[in-house]
Amino acid sequence: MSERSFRFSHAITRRPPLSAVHGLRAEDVGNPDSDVLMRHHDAYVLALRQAGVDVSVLDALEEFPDSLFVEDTALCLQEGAVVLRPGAPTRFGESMAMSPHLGDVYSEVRQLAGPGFVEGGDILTTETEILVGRSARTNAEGIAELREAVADWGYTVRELTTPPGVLHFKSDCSLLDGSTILSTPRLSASGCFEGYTVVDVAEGEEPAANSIRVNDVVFMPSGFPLTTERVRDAGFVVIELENSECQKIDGGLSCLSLRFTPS
Ligand code: CIR
Repeated sequence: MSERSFRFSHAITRRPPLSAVHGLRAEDVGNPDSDVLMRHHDAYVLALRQAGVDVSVLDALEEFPDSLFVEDTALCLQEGAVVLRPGAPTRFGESMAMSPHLGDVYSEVRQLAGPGFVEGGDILTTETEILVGRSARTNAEGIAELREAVADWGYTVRELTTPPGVLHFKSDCSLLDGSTILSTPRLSASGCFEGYTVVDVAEGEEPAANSIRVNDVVFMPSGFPLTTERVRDAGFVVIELENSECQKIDGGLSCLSLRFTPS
């Protein structure tokens, strides 16, 4: 089986703006501390580099408080990239700002046609298909447009539902290898991962479901020891990264980078 869903040569990240203290959030648990956020971001970039990834760090965009969460702006595949249409109105311009950087690394960059919306946090690309969860940020029109955009590259898009009250599909799941998914029980219980091996996160450790497999390692947010142990017991090498400040504005580890290997 190929490993294109978790082997990455490149990543794009963006420096957190000072305005990240105004980032969108479902519940106010206090603002992120800018200095700590910056330190965590630096450690994240270093960890990607140590995992063998060539990382671009784009300049901060103060006018977009959530612009550090680059994952939501595009879908990056081997054949090309698709610039997405974020469903949060304050984030719409972030995709436009990302588009030229994708043009630097890809010979083909496509644009979602609109009027639908898709955010990258709702997309999980596995070895065999692209799963997209409908959410408050991603609608059926957007998913249909995405399906159209990647069809001639040979990808199948399967529409699913992000659990109610959950920001993104991938807030609740991540890929551990080509056929293994880490998930919250509330999502895996829906049966949407039939055919995959599922590792459920421990009760009360739901944020751990947003982890990322990068080459030979799995990055997991620190502070979720039971789930970390489950992933290690399943045979994966885990690197724990601090993510407390992003979590205050609903950001997980996947959101902080676009990871890809252009062909
Ligand atoms: C937002 O609500 O859009 C940001 N505060 C968090 C985005 C997190 N992105 C992601 O899960 N892919």
